Amino acid sequence: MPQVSSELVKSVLISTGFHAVGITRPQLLSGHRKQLEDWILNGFQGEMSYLERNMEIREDIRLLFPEVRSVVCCLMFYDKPSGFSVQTPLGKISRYAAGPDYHLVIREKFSAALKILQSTDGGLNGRFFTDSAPVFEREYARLAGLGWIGNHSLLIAPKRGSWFFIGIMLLNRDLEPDQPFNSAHCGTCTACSDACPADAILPGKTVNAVACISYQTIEKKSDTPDGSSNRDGWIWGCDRCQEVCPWNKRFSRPPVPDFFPADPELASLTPDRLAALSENKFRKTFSRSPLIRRGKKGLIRNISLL
Ligand code: B12
Ligand code: SF4
Ligand code: SF4
Repeated sequence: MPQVSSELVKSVLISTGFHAVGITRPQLLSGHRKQLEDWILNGFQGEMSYLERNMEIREDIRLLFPEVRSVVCCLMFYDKPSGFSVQTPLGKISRYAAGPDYHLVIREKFSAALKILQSTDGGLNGRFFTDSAPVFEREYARLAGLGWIGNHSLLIAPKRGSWFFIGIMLLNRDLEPDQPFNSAHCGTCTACSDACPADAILPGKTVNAVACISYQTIEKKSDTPDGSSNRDGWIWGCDRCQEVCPWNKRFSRPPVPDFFPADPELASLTPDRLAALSENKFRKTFSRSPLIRRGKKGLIRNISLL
Protein backbone atom coordinates (compact mmCIF):
# COMPACT_ATOMS: atom_id res chain seq x y z
CA MET A 1 0.00 0.00 0.00
CA PRO A 2 1.37 3.48 -0.81
CA GLN A 3 2.14 5.96 1.98
CA VAL A 4 0.23 9.23 2.20
CA SER A 5 1.84 12.36 0.75
CA SER A 6 1.63 15.84 2.27
CA GLU A 7 -0.61 16.90 -0.68
CA LEU A 8 -3.08 14.10 0.06
CA VAL A 9 -3.09 14.80 3.82
CA LYS A 10 -3.79 18.49 3.16
CA SER A 11 -6.49 17.91 0.58
CA VAL A 12 -8.33 15.35 2.74
CA LEU A 13 -8.25 17.69 5.76
CA ILE A 14 -9.49 20.61 3.67
CA SER A 15 -12.27 18.48 2.17
CA THR A 16 -13.38 17.44 5.69
CA GLY A 17 -13.85 21.10 6.61
CA PHE A 18 -10.58 22.65 7.79
CA HIS A 19 -9.69 25.98 6.20
CA ALA A 20 -5.90 25.92 6.29
CA VAL A 21 -3.37 23.16 6.85
CA GLY A 22 0.38 23.40 7.44
CA ILE A 23 2.97 20.76 8.25
CA THR A 24 6.06 20.79 10.42
CA ARG A 25 8.31 18.28 12.17
CA PRO A 26 8.37 17.50 15.91
CA GLN A 27 10.74 19.96 17.62
CA LEU A 28 12.26 20.44 21.03
CA LEU A 29 10.58 23.61 22.38
CA SER A 30 12.89 24.26 25.35
CA GLY A 31 12.63 28.09 25.05
CA HIS A 32 8.85 27.87 25.23
CA ARG A 33 8.99 25.55 28.21
CA LYS A 34 11.21 28.07 30.01
CA GLN A 35 8.79 30.92 29.15
CA LEU A 36 5.84 28.91 30.40
CA GLU A 37 7.67 28.07 33.64
CA ASP A 38 8.41 31.79 34.19
CA TRP A 39 4.78 32.63 33.41
CA ILE A 40 3.67 30.12 36.04
CA LEU A 41 6.14 31.55 38.57
CA ASN A 42 4.30 34.86 38.10
CA GLY A 43 1.05 33.09 39.01
CA PHE A 44 -0.57 33.98 35.65
CA GLN A 45 -2.12 30.50 35.35
CA GLY A 46 -4.39 30.97 38.39
CA GLU A 47 -6.49 27.84 38.93
CA MET A 48 -5.45 26.25 35.59
CA SER A 49 -3.10 23.87 37.38
CA TYR A 50 -3.07 21.53 34.34
CA LEU A 51 -0.65 24.04 32.75
CA GLU A 52 1.90 23.20 35.46
CA ARG A 53 1.86 19.51 34.57
CA ASN A 54 3.38 17.50 31.71
CA MET A 55 6.17 20.03 31.07
CA GLU A 56 8.37 17.33 29.46
CA ILE A 57 5.62 16.54 26.94
CA ARG A 58 5.06 20.23 26.16
CA GLU A 59 8.77 20.54 25.49
CA ASP A 60 9.02 17.36 23.42
CA ILE A 61 5.87 16.26 21.59
CA ARG A 62 7.48 12.86 20.86
CA LEU A 63 6.69 11.88 24.46
CA LEU A 64 2.98 12.24 23.62
CA PHE A 65 3.20 9.97 20.57
CA PRO A 66 6.60 8.33 20.16
CA GLU A 67 5.92 7.35 16.52
CA VAL A 68 5.29 10.94 15.43
CA ARG A 69 7.19 12.08 12.32
CA SER A 70 4.99 15.01 11.23
CA VAL A 71 2.90 17.59 13.05
CA VAL A 72 -0.06 18.59 10.90
CA CYS A 73 -1.61 21.86 12.05
CA CYS A 74 -5.10 22.84 10.96
CA LEU A 75 -7.12 26.02 11.31
CA MET A 76 -10.87 26.05 11.46
CA PHE A 77 -12.50 29.47 11.23
CA TYR A 78 -15.69 30.32 13.09
CA ASP A 79 -16.61 33.67 11.53
CA LYS A 80 -20.21 34.76 11.94
CA PRO A 81 -22.35 36.54 9.34
CA SER A 82 -22.47 40.31 9.42
CA GLY A 83 -25.12 41.49 11.84
CA PHE A 84 -24.27 38.71 14.29
CA SER A 85 -24.22 40.03 17.84
CA VAL A 86 -22.45 38.63 20.86
CA GLN A 87 -25.13 40.35 22.97
CA THR A 88 -27.77 37.94 24.33
CA PRO A 89 -30.44 38.52 26.99
CA LEU A 90 -28.06 36.85 29.48
CA GLY A 91 -25.05 39.06 28.64
CA LYS A 92 -22.29 38.96 26.02
CA ILE A 93 -21.25 35.48 24.86
CA SER A 94 -18.03 35.08 22.89
CA ARG A 95 -18.76 34.26 19.25
CA TYR A 96 -16.87 30.98 19.44
CA ALA A 97 -19.49 29.75 21.93
CA ALA A 98 -22.59 30.74 19.97
CA GLY A 99 -22.79 27.40 18.14
CA PRO A 100 -21.66 23.82 18.76
CA ASP A 101 -18.56 23.12 20.86
CA TYR A 102 -15.45 23.18 18.67
CA HIS A 103 -13.89 20.29 20.61
CA LEU A 104 -16.69 18.04 19.30
CA VAL A 105 -16.74 19.48 15.77
CA ILE A 106 -12.97 19.27 15.29
CA ARG A 107 -12.70 15.79 16.80
CA GLU A 108 -15.38 14.53 14.39
CA LYS A 109 -13.57 16.06 11.42
CA PHE A 110 -10.18 14.64 12.41
CA SER A 111 -11.68 11.22 12.98
CA ALA A 112 -13.29 11.24 9.51
CA ALA A 113 -10.08 12.51 7.85
CA LEU A 114 -7.87 9.90 9.54
CA LYS A 115 -10.19 7.09 8.41
CA ILE A 116 -10.05 8.31 4.79
CA LEU A 117 -6.24 8.57 4.91
CA GLN A 118 -5.92 5.11 6.49
CA SER A 119 -7.94 3.62 3.64
CA THR A 120 -5.08 4.66 1.33
CA ASP A 121 -2.22 3.92 3.73
CA GLY A 122 -2.90 0.96 6.02
CA GLY A 123 0.21 1.59 8.16
CA LEU A 124 -0.75 5.19 8.91
CA ASN A 125 -1.15 5.91 12.60
CA GLY A 126 -2.17 9.20 14.14
CA ARG A 127 -3.33 11.16 17.19
CA PHE A 128 -5.38 14.32 17.08
CA PHE A 129 -6.54 16.96 19.52
CA THR A 130 -7.57 20.55 19.92
CA ASP A 131 -6.94 22.47 23.11
CA SER A 132 -6.85 19.36 25.28
CA ALA A 133 -3.25 18.07 25.00
CA PRO A 134 -0.11 19.56 26.62
CA VAL A 135 1.11 21.04 23.34
CA PHE A 136 2.18 24.56 22.36
CA GLU A 137 -0.46 24.74 19.65
CA ARG A 138 0.09 28.34 18.50
CA GLU A 139 3.86 27.83 18.21
CA TYR A 140 3.40 24.61 16.23
CA ALA A 141 0.94 26.36 13.91
CA ARG A 142 3.50 29.15 13.41
CA LEU A 143 6.22 26.59 12.68
CA ALA A 144 3.86 25.02 10.14
CA GLY A 145 3.68 28.37 8.35
CA LEU A 146 0.09 29.30 9.25
CA GLY A 147 0.62 32.73 10.79
CA TRP A 148 2.30 34.83 13.46
CA ILE A 149 1.65 35.33 17.14
CA GLY A 150 0.11 38.76 17.71
CA ASN A 151 0.56 41.04 20.69
CA HIS A 152 -2.61 39.56 22.22
CA SER A 153 -0.74 36.20 22.12
CA LEU A 154 -3.13 34.60 19.59
CA LEU A 155 -2.13 33.32 16.17
CA ILE A 156 -3.09 35.55 13.24
CA ALA A 157 -3.29 34.11 9.73
CA PRO A 158 -2.18 36.52 6.99
CA LYS A 159 -5.15 38.07 5.13
CA ARG A 160 -7.53 35.99 7.25
CA GLY A 161 -7.31 37.22 10.84
CA SER A 162 -7.60 35.21 14.05
CA TRP A 163 -11.19 33.96 14.36
CA PHE A 164 -10.19 30.32 14.23
CA PHE A 165 -9.36 27.30 16.35
CA ILE A 166 -6.19 25.30 16.00
CA GLY A 167 -6.37 21.52 15.70
CA ILE A 168 -3.32 19.25 15.53
CA MET A 169 -2.88 15.80 14.04
CA LEU A 170 0.32 13.85 14.70
CA LEU A 171 1.22 11.30 12.02
CA ASN A 172 3.84 8.55 11.81
CA ARG A 173 4.83 9.59 8.26
CA ASP A 174 7.60 11.88 6.99
CA LEU A 175 5.65 14.57 5.18
CA GLU A 176 7.07 17.56 3.34
CA PRO A 177 7.23 20.39 5.93
CA ASP A 178 6.11 23.96 5.18
CA GLN A 179 8.29 27.00 5.83
CA PRO A 180 7.80 28.45 9.33
CA PHE A 181 6.10 31.85 9.48
CA ASN A 182 9.04 33.93 10.64
CA SER A 183 7.75 37.49 10.23
CA ALA A 184 5.27 39.31 12.48
CA HIS A 185 2.84 41.98 11.34
CA CYS A 186 1.63 43.87 14.39
CA GLY A 187 3.94 46.78 13.59
CA THR A 188 3.33 49.69 15.94
CA CYS A 189 -0.29 48.72 16.61
CA THR A 190 -1.38 48.48 20.25
CA ALA A 191 -5.15 48.29 19.65
CA CYS A 192 -5.63 45.01 21.55
CA SER A 193 -3.80 46.02 24.73
CA ASP A 194 -5.43 49.48 24.64
CA ALA A 195 -8.91 47.95 24.34
CA CYS A 196 -8.55 45.09 26.83
CA PRO A 197 -11.11 45.85 29.56
CA ALA A 198 -9.08 43.93 32.15
CA ASP A 199 -5.56 45.21 31.33
CA ALA A 200 -4.59 41.57 30.86
CA ILE A 201 -2.29 42.02 27.84
CA LEU A 202 1.26 42.62 28.98
CA PRO A 203 4.35 43.48 26.94
CA GLY A 204 6.08 40.58 25.16
CA LYS A 205 2.88 38.94 23.77
CA THR A 206 2.03 37.82 27.27
CA VAL A 207 -1.42 37.54 28.79
CA ASN A 208 -2.02 37.53 32.52
CA ALA A 209 -4.68 34.83 32.41
CA VAL A 210 -5.96 35.52 35.93
CA ALA A 211 -6.96 39.03 34.85
CA CYS A 212 -8.37 37.90 31.48
CA ILE A 213 -12.20 37.83 31.31
CA SER A 214 -12.02 34.59 29.36
CA TYR A 215 -10.35 32.88 32.33
CA GLN A 216 -12.67 34.53 34.82
CA THR A 217 -15.82 33.41 33.01
CA ILE A 218 -14.78 30.00 31.59
CA GLU A 219 -11.79 28.51 33.37
CA LYS A 220 -12.10 29.72 36.93
CA LYS A 221 -13.95 27.20 39.07
CA SER A 222 -13.95 28.84 42.49
CA ASP A 223 -15.89 31.91 43.54
CA THR A 224 -12.89 33.50 45.29
CA PRO A 225 -12.55 36.99 43.80
CA ASP A 226 -9.31 37.78 41.93
CA GLY A 227 -8.38 39.57 38.70
CA SER A 228 -10.26 42.59 37.41
CA SER A 229 -13.85 43.16 38.42
CA ASN A 230 -14.59 44.76 35.04
CA ARG A 231 -16.29 42.07 32.94
CA ASP A 232 -17.35 44.53 30.24
CA GLY A 233 -20.70 42.74 29.96
CA TRP A 234 -19.18 39.33 29.09
CA ILE A 235 -20.66 36.26 30.74
CA TRP A 236 -18.76 33.68 28.64
CA GLY A 237 -15.31 34.32 27.15
CA CYS A 238 -14.27 37.66 25.72
CA ASP A 239 -13.62 38.78 22.14
CA ARG A 240 -12.49 42.35 22.72
CA CYS A 241 -8.81 41.97 21.77
CA GLN A 242 -9.80 40.24 18.53
CA GLU A 243 -12.69 42.57 17.71
CA VAL A 244 -10.36 45.59 17.57
CA CYS A 245 -7.55 43.87 15.69
CA PRO A 246 -7.13 45.45 12.24
CA TRP A 247 -6.45 41.99 10.77
CA ASN A 248 -9.96 40.92 11.78
CA LYS A 249 -11.54 44.20 10.72
CA ARG A 250 -9.96 44.12 7.29
CA PHE A 251 -10.46 40.48 6.45
CA SER A 252 -13.47 38.35 7.11
CA ARG A 253 -14.60 35.02 5.80
CA PRO A 254 -18.05 33.71 5.01
CA PRO A 255 -19.80 32.16 8.04
CA VAL A 256 -18.87 28.56 8.70
CA PRO A 257 -21.93 26.27 8.64
CA ASP A 258 -20.44 23.96 11.31
CA PHE A 259 -20.60 26.77 13.87
CA PHE A 260 -23.71 28.54 12.68
CA PRO A 261 -26.64 29.14 13.13
CA ALA A 262 -26.13 30.12 16.73
CA ASP A 263 -27.91 28.12 19.37
CA PRO A 264 -31.56 29.36 19.07
CA GLU A 265 -32.00 29.13 22.85
CA LEU A 266 -29.41 31.87 23.35
CA ALA A 267 -31.53 34.49 21.60
CA SER A 268 -34.43 34.07 24.00
CA LEU A 269 -33.01 32.75 27.26
CA THR A 270 -33.37 35.37 30.00
CA PRO A 271 -31.71 35.13 33.43
CA ASP A 272 -35.12 34.28 34.96
CA ARG A 273 -35.78 31.47 32.45
CA LEU A 274 -32.27 30.14 33.01
CA ALA A 275 -32.79 30.10 36.79
CA ALA A 276 -36.06 28.19 36.28
CA LEU A 277 -34.42 25.44 34.14
CA SER A 278 -33.58 22.23 35.99
CA GLU A 279 -29.89 21.23 35.80
CA ASN A 280 -31.04 18.26 33.70
CA LYS A 281 -32.96 20.42 31.23
CA PHE A 282 -29.99 22.81 31.07
CA ARG A 283 -27.65 19.94 30.18
CA LYS A 284 -30.06 18.67 27.54
CA THR A 285 -30.58 22.11 25.99
CA PHE A 286 -26.85 22.83 25.81
CA SER A 287 -25.59 19.27 25.23
CA ARG A 288 -23.42 20.28 22.24
CA SER A 289 -22.62 23.81 23.43
CA PRO A 290 -19.40 24.96 25.15
CA LEU A 291 -21.63 26.64 27.76
CA ILE A 292 -22.19 23.28 29.43
CA ARG A 293 -18.62 23.37 30.78
CA ARG A 294 -19.39 25.14 34.09
CA GLY A 295 -22.99 23.95 34.27
CA LYS A 296 -25.97 26.15 34.99
CA LYS A 297 -24.39 27.22 38.30
CA GLY A 298 -21.32 28.62 36.52
CA LEU A 299 -23.40 30.62 34.09
CA ILE A 300 -25.53 32.04 36.89
CA ARG A 301 -22.36 32.98 38.81
CA ASN A 302 -21.04 34.83 35.77
CA ILE A 303 -24.30 36.73 35.30
CA SER A 304 -24.36 37.70 38.97
CA LEU A 305 -20.83 39.13 38.72
CA LEU A 306 -21.58 41.46 35.79
C1 B12 B 1 -4.47 28.39 28.70
C2 B12 B 1 -5.21 28.93 27.50
C3 B12 B 1 -5.94 30.10 27.68
C4 B12 B 1 -5.79 30.98 28.91
C5 B12 B 1 -4.44 31.76 28.79
C6 B12 B 1 -4.30 32.49 27.44
C7 B12 B 1 -2.89 32.62 26.92
N1 B12 B 1 -2.70 33.67 26.14
O1 B12 B 1 -2.03 31.81 27.17
C8 B12 B 1 -7.08 31.85 28.84
C9 B12 B 1 -8.18 31.17 29.65
C10 B12 B 1 -6.94 33.28 29.33
C11 B12 B 1 -7.42 31.73 27.36
C12 B12 B 1 -8.22 32.65 26.71
C13 B12 B 1 -8.53 32.59 25.35
N2 B12 B 1 -8.26 31.58 24.51
CO1 B12 B 1 -7.12 30.07 25.00
N3 B12 B 1 -5.91 28.64 25.25
C14 B12 B 1 -5.18 28.25 26.25
C15 B12 B 1 -4.36 26.99 25.89
C16 B12 B 1 -5.10 25.77 26.45
C17 B12 B 1 -2.90 26.98 26.36
C18 B12 B 1 -2.14 28.28 26.06
C19 B12 B 1 -0.84 28.35 26.82
O2 B12 B 1 -0.04 27.44 26.76
N4 B12 B 1 -0.64 29.46 27.54
C20 B12 B 1 0.52 29.60 28.35
C21 B12 B 1 1.25 30.93 28.10
C22 B12 B 1 2.56 30.93 28.83
O3 B12 B 1 1.47 31.07 26.71
P1 B12 B 1 1.96 32.50 26.06
O4 B12 B 1 1.59 33.61 26.99
O5 B12 B 1 1.48 32.58 24.67
O6 B12 B 1 3.52 32.37 26.08
C23 B12 B 1 4.21 31.61 25.10
C24 B12 B 1 4.89 32.46 24.02
O7 B12 B 1 4.65 33.82 24.20
C25 B12 B 1 6.33 32.07 24.07
N5 B12 B 1 7.33 33.11 24.33
C26 B12 B 1 7.22 34.32 24.91
N6 B12 B 1 8.39 34.92 24.95
C27 B12 B 1 9.30 34.07 24.43
C28 B12 B 1 10.67 34.18 24.27
C29 B12 B 1 11.38 33.11 23.72
C30 B12 B 1 12.82 33.22 23.59
C31 B12 B 1 10.67 31.93 23.29
C32 B12 B 1 11.39 30.79 22.67
C33 B12 B 1 9.29 31.84 23.47
C34 B12 B 1 8.62 32.91 24.03
O8 B12 B 1 6.49 31.08 25.09
C35 B12 B 1 5.32 30.89 25.82
C36 B12 B 1 5.04 29.40 25.89
O9 B12 B 1 4.73 28.93 24.59
C37 B12 B 1 -4.42 27.05 24.31
C38 B12 B 1 -4.40 25.67 23.61
C39 B12 B 1 -3.00 25.08 23.59
N7 B12 B 1 -2.85 23.87 24.03
O10 B12 B 1 -2.06 25.75 23.17
C40 B12 B 1 -5.75 27.81 24.05
C41 B12 B 1 -5.83 28.79 22.85
C42 B12 B 1 -4.59 29.64 22.85
N8 B12 B 1 -6.97 29.64 23.18
C43 B12 B 1 -7.66 29.99 22.15
C44 B12 B 1 -8.75 30.91 22.20
C45 B12 B 1 -9.66 30.97 20.98
C46 B12 B 1 -8.94 31.73 23.33
C47 B12 B 1 -9.91 32.93 23.46
C48 B12 B 1 -10.02 33.78 22.22
C49 B12 B 1 -11.32 32.40 23.87
C50 B12 B 1 -12.34 33.49 24.14
N9 B12 B 1 -12.97 34.05 23.11
O11 B12 B 1 -12.60 33.83 25.26
C51 B12 B 1 -9.27 33.70 24.66
C52 B12 B 1 -8.24 34.76 24.17
C53 B12 B 1 -7.48 35.44 25.28
C54 B12 B 1 -6.06 35.82 24.87
N10 B12 B 1 -5.85 37.05 24.41
O12 B12 B 1 -5.15 34.99 24.96
C55 B12 B 1 -7.13 29.38 20.87
C56 B12 B 1 -6.39 30.46 20.07
C57 B12 B 1 -6.56 30.41 18.56
C58 B12 B 1 -5.66 31.46 17.93
N11 B12 B 1 -6.18 32.20 16.96
O13 B12 B 1 -4.52 31.61 18.31
C59 B12 B 1 -6.21 28.22 21.42
C60 B12 B 1 -4.97 27.91 20.59
C61 B12 B 1 -7.12 26.98 21.52
C62 B12 B 1 -7.34 26.28 20.17
N12 B12 B 1 -6.96 25.02 20.08
O14 B12 B 1 -7.83 26.86 19.23
N13 B12 B 1 -6.82 30.66 26.78
S1 SF4 C 1 -9.92 38.11 25.91
FE1 SF4 C 1 -10.68 40.09 26.73
S2 SF4 C 1 -9.84 40.24 28.80
FE2 SF4 C 1 -8.72 38.59 27.75
S3 SF4 C 1 -6.91 39.58 26.89
FE3 SF4 C 1 -8.47 39.68 25.28
S4 SF4 C 1 -9.53 41.65 25.60
FE4 SF4 C 1 -8.37 41.20 27.45
S1 SF4 D 1 -4.66 44.48 17.60
FE1 SF4 D 1 -2.75 45.22 16.67
S2 SF4 D 1 -1.16 44.68 18.17
FE2 SF4 D 1 -2.98 43.48 18.70
S3 SF4 D 1 -2.67 41.54 17.63
FE3 SF4 D 1 -3.88 42.84 16.25
S4 SF4 D 1 -2.35 43.85 14.93
FE4 SF4 D 1 -1.25 43.00 16.68
